[in-house]
Amino acid sequence: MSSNTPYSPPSVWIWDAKNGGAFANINRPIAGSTHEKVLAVGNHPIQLHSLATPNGVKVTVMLEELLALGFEGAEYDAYLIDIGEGEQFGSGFVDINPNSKIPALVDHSGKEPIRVFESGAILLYLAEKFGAFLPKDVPSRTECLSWLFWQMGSAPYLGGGFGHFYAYAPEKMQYPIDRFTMEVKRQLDVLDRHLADHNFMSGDEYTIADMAIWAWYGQLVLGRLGRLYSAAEFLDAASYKHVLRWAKQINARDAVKRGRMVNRAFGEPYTQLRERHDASDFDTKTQDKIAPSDE
Ligand SMILES: N[C@@H](CCC(=O)N[C@@H](CS)C(=O)NCC(=O)O)C(=O)O
Repeated sequence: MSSNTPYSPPSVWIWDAKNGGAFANINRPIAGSTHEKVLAVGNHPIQLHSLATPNGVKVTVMLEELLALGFEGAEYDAYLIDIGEGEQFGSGFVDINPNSKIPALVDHSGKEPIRVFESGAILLYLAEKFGAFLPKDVPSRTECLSWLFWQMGSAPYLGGGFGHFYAYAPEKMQYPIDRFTMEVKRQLDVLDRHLADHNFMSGDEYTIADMAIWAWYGQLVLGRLGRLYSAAEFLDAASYKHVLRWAKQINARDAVKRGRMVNRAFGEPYTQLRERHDASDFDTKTQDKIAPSDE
């Protein structure tokens, strides 16, 4: 349908599977699995099923950060869920995330396996399990969780709103692009003002709030074009100086470089570690060269 054609919604919406756009072949209005598919289980306590989108990267960065701190119990197998191929609708994946979205994790270290879905819940689960990247004192912990939940509530405007209409919709429509650009720039300004006098989101400590927010808003402003939606120029990313300072600081961390590569199924082949089963899997990859064209 062209934006020049006024749309009159019918009294009852009908699913037109051919409505266009980058994700038209996977979007569906019903939950549940579309096919039987048993998930693989590797050797490590933690089994991750994901893809290196911002929501996926949050979790792989956290796991690599935990391993860098020496928590052996954070060893993990990361299996790729190709959402473009509809693998999130396989029965095994739906069993661990009834919402059919990456990331989802199963922890086999206890008596019974524990499933965790929703990236914010996974970060909190891991932070509490290992006692790391979540401040212990109540005021700082509360500030950290406020920002973590801010990210979970805000990023759908960035991804599902701005990103979808700016980069993925079958045609450029000014109304939704204006509406979501305004909101995303307001969010960037929220972050910029906060980071003007805070080193990290909840103070001087790098926490799960930074990992969550960096995966979206950090990557939005980083890179020659902007790693997300190639929108850095459009959003005038360079003007958010404090966000940029913080984003570059986090980007330089080795665990972040590794985390970005795990379950990556796009970009230059040497930046992709489609599955991760062992720390040595990174040896064949050049972490410092990850996605040079977007740096
Ligand atoms: N609130 C969820 C959102 C997860 C999400 O939207 N995942 C996307 C990729 S970033 C996905 O799996 N999309 C597949 C689909 O919508 O079918 C989280 O943070 O875990």
